[in-house]
Formats: sequence, structure tokens, C-alpha cells
Amino acid sequence: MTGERMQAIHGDITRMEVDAIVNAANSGLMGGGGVDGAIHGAGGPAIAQACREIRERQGGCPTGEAVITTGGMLPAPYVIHAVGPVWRGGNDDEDALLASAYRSSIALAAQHGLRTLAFPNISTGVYGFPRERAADIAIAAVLEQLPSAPSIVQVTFVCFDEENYRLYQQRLGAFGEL
Ligand code: AR6
Repeated sequence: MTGERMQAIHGDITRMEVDAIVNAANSGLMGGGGVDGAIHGAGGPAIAQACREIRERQGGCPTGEAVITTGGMLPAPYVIHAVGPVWRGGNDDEDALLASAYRSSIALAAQHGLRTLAFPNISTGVYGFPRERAADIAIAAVLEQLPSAPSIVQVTFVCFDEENYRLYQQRLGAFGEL
């Protein structure tokens, strides 16, 4: 069952022992605050160096897409840098772009034969996406993409704030009741 391959935990994504953690990056792959800052801080300069090489090769990463780098000193060997949209009120394709950021990350993980993947709550920090709406989109997008990603056995949503954790628990709990 696809739903059983998803779980939510409350915590810090930089500590996750999974094949890849996803970063909520910006399209310049320049690093920043929030989870991006935490990942670069914990993973060390190898991640920024790999981002720089991608920038030189392809000029960054468009919103809704993702790129993969080393995890540097992180427990996770890879970081998938996904670029979510800035929330601009909901009429600027934000929903589709957020869904695409999740789907692209899963597709990239599958291309690399990865088995376990952890997501932060992309766009719900500095980018201002409403949390409930983002949770619904994230779960639906992962559910949609997982059937074409057979290598992936588990997707963990790592919720840093209490409200996001509660939202994901509620939504994922519903699968257990089906
Ligand atoms: N582990 C897991 N989640 C975290 C952590 C952590 N260590 N730290 C924060 N979060 P944000 P965005 C959660 O702002 O909204 C950066 O500057 C946080 O509670 O990191 O996509 C980038 O460079 C929130 O729920 O990302 C971009 O410029 C979620 O991570 C921009 O911010 C996302 O918040 C991206 O904005």
C-alpha cells in the first residue's frame, strides 16, 4: 500500500539517517536560513561546493524542480534540493509548483535507486505557504509519485514545528483507519 510508505515525525531533518534528505532551497541554490541553513551548517562546505557546480552547469534550479548533491558530513549521503514557490496569495500557480517540488524530488530519488527519503515542510517557513494547504498538497503529491518510484520504501515528513506535526499526524493517521 502506497500510504503505508509514508510517516511523519517531529524533529530536525539534519539528523535523519535516510538515503536522502530534501532541502527547501531557493532557485539560486545559494543557501539561506531555515532548513537550508541548518542543512548547509550540518553538512559542511561540500554541499555548497556541489551547489556551485550545478549553478555553473545549469544556472540553478527552477521553482518546482529539484537537484541532488552529496550530503557532506550529514548522516544522509545525499541532499535533494527542491525549490518550492513563494506564497503570493494562491493565484500564481503556487499549488502546482509545490506539488511539482515534491514529485520532482521523488523522481530524482528513484532515478538514483534510493530507498528512504525525508522531506521538510517545503515553502511553509520564509516562503509563507499556508501550512494546512501545503500538507494536503505534499501528501497528495507523494502519493501520486510513489507508484512510479518502486525503489522507495519509506518517505518521512520531518516536521520541525508542532503545528505541522499535528497536521501531518491527522492526515496520515487517516490512512491507518482505512
Ligand atoms: N529540520 C526540519 N525542518 C526545519 C528545520 C530543520 N532543521 N529548520 C526549519 N524547518 P524554510 P521555505 C522547517 O523557511 O519556506 C531559505 O532561506 C520550518 O519550520 O526553511 O521553503 C531558503 O534558502 C518550515 O516548516 O523554507 C529559501 O530562500 C520548513 O522547514 C527559503 O528559505 C520550511 O521553512 C525557502 O523557504
